[in-house]
Amino acid sequence: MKKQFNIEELGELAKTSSSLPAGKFMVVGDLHASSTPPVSRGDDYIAAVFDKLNQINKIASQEECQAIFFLGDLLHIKRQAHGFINHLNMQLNRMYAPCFAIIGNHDEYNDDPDSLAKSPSGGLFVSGALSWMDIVQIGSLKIKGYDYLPEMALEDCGCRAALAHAFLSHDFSKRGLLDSGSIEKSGVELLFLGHDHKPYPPKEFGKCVIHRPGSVTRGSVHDYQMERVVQVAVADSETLEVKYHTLKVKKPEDIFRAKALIEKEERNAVDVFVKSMGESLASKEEAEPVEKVLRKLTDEEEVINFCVKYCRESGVL
Ligand SMILES: [Mn+2]
Repeated sequence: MKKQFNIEELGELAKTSSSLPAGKFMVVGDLHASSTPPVSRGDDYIAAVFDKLNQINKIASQEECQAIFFLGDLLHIKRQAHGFINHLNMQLNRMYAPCFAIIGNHDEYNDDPDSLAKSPSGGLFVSGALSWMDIVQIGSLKIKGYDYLPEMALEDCGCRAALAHAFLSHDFSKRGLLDSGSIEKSGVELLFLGHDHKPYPPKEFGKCVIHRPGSVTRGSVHDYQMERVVQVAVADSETLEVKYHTLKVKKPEDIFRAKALIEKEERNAVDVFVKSMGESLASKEEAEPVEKVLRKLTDEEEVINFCVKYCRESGVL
């Protein structure tokens, strides 16, 4: 007789810890892979994603990296073509070194890491293409993985290095903002942050050096995206030295659609969104503040401000 399928026996998607020999490791910023391109992109975005992964793999091989770490926001949106995810799994599975990842706000539903098993990003972990990391030790260096959390604080985790999906500083909101006081208390000396798509030079914070390599894909037409470097970091587990490798990218005019067209489509999307929000707010006795709803959907302050202003002007607020 066939054994009955029992969902309880499957267990939950769990974080893993590993130990690897001393050497170099690579850190890759927000990937935002997607079978549906970001609205700004007019090129073959799928090809661009796989080209980036190929370049990443080549550098990992040249540098003989022991591991490749992804800083979250693995996928751009949660609706993905199965075929695309299958290919992504295959590509990640044949990378030069084992791949580990933390998860970002784009990978989970409602800022809930427990929702990962239901999202396409979860599939990358289920397949074994990526390991959802807790602590990975490379040589003598322990690296702690922090996922995206609304109230971001590092703990004293006994690790000299950490990865997190969090902003270092923004004046508009405390949400997703890394608590700078906790960096010092954590004892972490080398911290890599995702979430910010813009790359920044390394920043010293007491004994800690913070690296923000920036996203490896350009998904918006913000000014900083036009000329910025697209890069990955390679660090040494024993010396903690970090070097950057620049990826080859196309010119902005070859990947982005005309800005006017994008703005028009965004305006249409906002119309639909505001209408649906107005309807959903009207049907609840106690609705969530609009700004809170918006912050669940996007981190883009400009978009939030625009939507709030639009809601006011449209009489929704
Ligand atoms: Mn991101």
